[in-house]
Amino acid sequence: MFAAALRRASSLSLRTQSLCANPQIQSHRLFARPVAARMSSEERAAQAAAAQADDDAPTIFDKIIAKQIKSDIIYEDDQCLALRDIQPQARARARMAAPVHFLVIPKHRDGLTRLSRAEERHKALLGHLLFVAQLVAKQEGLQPGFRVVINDGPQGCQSVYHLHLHIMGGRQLSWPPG
Ligand code: DGP
Repeated sequence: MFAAALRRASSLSLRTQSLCANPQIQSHRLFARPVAARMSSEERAAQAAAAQADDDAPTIFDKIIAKQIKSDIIYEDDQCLALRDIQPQARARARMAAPVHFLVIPKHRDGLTRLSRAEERHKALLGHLLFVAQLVAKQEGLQPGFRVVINDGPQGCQSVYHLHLHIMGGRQLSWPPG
């Protein structure tokens, strides 16, 4: 009798687990958790950053450009610099961890807090940033391929409001991203 009760309880638990894994059931109000609780720390940081984004406020990248804080700079010219991303491990949770992950950032933000602020006058700089992205990717041994990502705004998971390109590679990347 005890064994039968155990079997019934275990089968119920398995059925509950499979129901919870069903995306249609997950959207049911009984299973729904508050939006904030479902967010990753990167998503929460992006929401907080967007709420505080101020076109004139300096960002951490201004300190890096001014060499006021230490960073691993792997390329620099008069318009931009490339540096290793500080959080490659955190990206593992977002399934974005890559053995090579660097950022290309313009030295003068010039209103480019995010890509969607781009104007005609930024075209040459935007082209230059892409050109440098592939140049440094080759320098980093990413000849087999790499990915360039620009996060824009809260839904794009942007956390630093100074335009930057993420360049990732060094392993087979999957598609689509999350
Ligand atoms: P995004 O979420 O797209 O705005 O990316 C911002 C990136 O900036 C994120 O990948 C981590 C990186 N980052 C933030 N602070 C620092 C820092 O102090 N040094 C370096 N190297 N990277 C940083």
